[in-house]
Amino acid sequence: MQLIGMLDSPYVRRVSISLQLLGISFEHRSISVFSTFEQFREINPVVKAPSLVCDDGELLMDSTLILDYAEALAAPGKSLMPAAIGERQHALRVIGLALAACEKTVQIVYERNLRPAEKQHEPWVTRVQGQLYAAYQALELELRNRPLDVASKTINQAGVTTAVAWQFTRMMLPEIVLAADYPTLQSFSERAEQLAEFIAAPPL
Ligand SMILES: N[C@@H](CCC(=O)N[C@@H](CS)C(=O)NCC(=O)O)C(=O)O
Repeated sequence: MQLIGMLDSPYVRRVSISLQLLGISFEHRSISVFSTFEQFREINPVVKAPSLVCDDGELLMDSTLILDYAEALAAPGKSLMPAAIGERQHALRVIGLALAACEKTVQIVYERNLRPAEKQHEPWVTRVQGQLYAAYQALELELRNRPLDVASKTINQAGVTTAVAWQFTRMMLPEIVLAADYPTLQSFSERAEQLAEFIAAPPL
């Protein structure tokens, strides 16, 4: 199985870390949707990162769908999703917030880096920035009220996605989202980034 995409994408990184935590072996091919667009297109004409080439050659895309597949592939008893309905519901809430934060970060980065300055639309950036703040404010509260586990044996998908999202936003938008405003997220991220599976997936 091959995971295609650069680890500077939070979506690729959450899949890489999750596959490791689930004990699923894979080959990572660090191919960019931008600088190596043509090479990516030969593997997946839709050019979406992450893409997963399954062992029989079938190609999957979208991190959440790839993780759904990985969960089904994992050994019995191995899962990053809580089984109990209450825990599951809360994990899904946290994952949703973290994915929204990733999406809003990507939208700001694309607006700033891909559009010429004269074509940037500030009301759109302001709107997206407000959504980004709302997602992180809610995540900060969730983590404060119900702390997430942060050890290789106990971290769940909510923890993986939250840590990956926070690292990504802080890497891409350090002046917009300040660590001091979200102390619980910052401290959680610092501990998660020390886990072997996170270190093995450096966001480069
Ligand atoms: N919802 C998707 C988002 C994936 C995504 O937007 N990936 C970006 C890289 S961070 C990408 O493929 N960008 C190229 C493009 O959309 O053209 C997921 O969870 O995988």
